[in-house]
Amino acid sequence: MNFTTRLIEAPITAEGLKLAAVVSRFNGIITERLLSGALDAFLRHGGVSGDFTVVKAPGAFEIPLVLKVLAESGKYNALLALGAVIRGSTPHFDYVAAAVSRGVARVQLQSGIPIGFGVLTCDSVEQAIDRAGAKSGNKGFDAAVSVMETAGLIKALRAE
Ligand code: INI
Repeated sequence: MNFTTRLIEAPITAEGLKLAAVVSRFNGIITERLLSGALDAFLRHGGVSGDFTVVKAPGAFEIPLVLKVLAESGKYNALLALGAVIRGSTPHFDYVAAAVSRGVARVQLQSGIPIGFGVLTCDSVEQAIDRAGAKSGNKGFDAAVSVMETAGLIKALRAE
């Protein structure tokens, strides 16, 4: 049998992309590393530094609201959430982690603007360091690459 399929996929590029990254100050030692990784990915994929906007938020809990306002501004075709939620001895972690992940997903779906999810949820500072440029790569870099691909895909699908 001979099937003919159509494939829609997008190249990973930051060319022409206007991106805003919301970075939480809480656990700043980690989130600054995630930001470096994200900027590195953006520049390595042809992005221009002037098209990469950094917005600082107090903590991960505030990230969705800040993303919502950025999405509504109409100035960006890709957004990034960068934060680090690290488990302590109280259930606070669970509430913050749940609120940021659900909130970011909601803003993405409601706005139609792709949002890279670079928010770490870890049991320890060591685990977070591993994922912010040490043993386990840099999740800020990875989230930036994912949002570049998604932004390209959305563009391709809208042009169909
Ligand atoms: N914010 C974080 O970004 N990471 C955390 O690990 C964290 N913990 O564990 O408390 C955290 N809390 C602050 C929260 O995001 C809000 O900024 C705060 O509750 C004020 O609204």
